[in-house]
Amino acid sequence: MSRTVLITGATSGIGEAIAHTFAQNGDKLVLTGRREQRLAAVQSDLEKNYQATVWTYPMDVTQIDQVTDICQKILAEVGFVDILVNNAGLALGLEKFQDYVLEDMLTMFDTNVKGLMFVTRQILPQMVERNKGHIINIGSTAGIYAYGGAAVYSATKAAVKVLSDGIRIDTVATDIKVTTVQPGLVETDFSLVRFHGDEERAAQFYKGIEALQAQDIADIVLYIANQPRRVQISDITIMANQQATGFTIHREN
Ligand code: NDP
Ligand code: 8X3
Repeated sequence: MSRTVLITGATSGIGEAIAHTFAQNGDKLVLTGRREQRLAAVQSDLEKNYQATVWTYPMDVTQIDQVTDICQKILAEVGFVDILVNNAGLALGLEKFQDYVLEDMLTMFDTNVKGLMFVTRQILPQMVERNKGHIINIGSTAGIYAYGGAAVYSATKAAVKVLSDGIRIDTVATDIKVTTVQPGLVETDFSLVRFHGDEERAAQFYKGIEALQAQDIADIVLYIANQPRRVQISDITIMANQQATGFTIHREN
């Protein structure tokens, strides 16, 4: 049966791949992100390729008033959300903590943690009311294994995992499922954003390793969402084959 899937950060990378994968599966999509033109482009692709029903709402997850307004608008216009994929997120910088740009630290927390909290706080009550729903939070291997230059990013992703666990406890008496997806190295715009548009430095990050692709993660997210009522995948960690921990990576030259 067709479900309504709300994805944050659906304008590129993993979020965009998840949108395609669920649309192909016959689900309805509610896409959000800050870049309006990208949202429109993804919507048009999904409508053209899969005849999907797609709604788009430009939304910056760091802006609490905007998130409140847009989420209430979504619930009023779309009706309800069956699956919420909290995917919007980013890393900024890769410096030692003592040298870090304070603003980058704050943006990571505002986006990855507070943004996820704002959106979930708006969408979860209607799931509880309907006794139905699935929250899928995109964490990271960085949330399990901190690595040099990424203390704050790692902390945000550890927070995603613990928030998921807490929400799962608070909804245990309902049919709602909560899952944390923890990918390792995925080749997307993630590093380009992290290095503030430095393409050479971003490419270096994936050099010598066959990194995961956004589609790999999207396929797993669909698998998680397609389990029978009795099955709740609480956490799943996906590494590249040449990755042993978050940052123990074998690079071939
Ligand atoms: P991308 O940079 O390709 O995508 C990030 C997405 O997040 C974009 O759609 C962007 O949309 C959105 N986003 C960023 N800031 C905001 C904001 N303030 N409000 C709304 N949306 C925002 O990277 P990925 O696809 O790789 O990243 C997706 C998620 O996966 C992130 O949470 C990331 O931490 C996580 N992850 C990534 C891994 C990787 O190696 N790539 C590994 C593990 C986890 P827009 O700019 O239009 O707002
Ligand atoms: C992104 C994966 O290893 O670049 O969450 O931090 S990593």
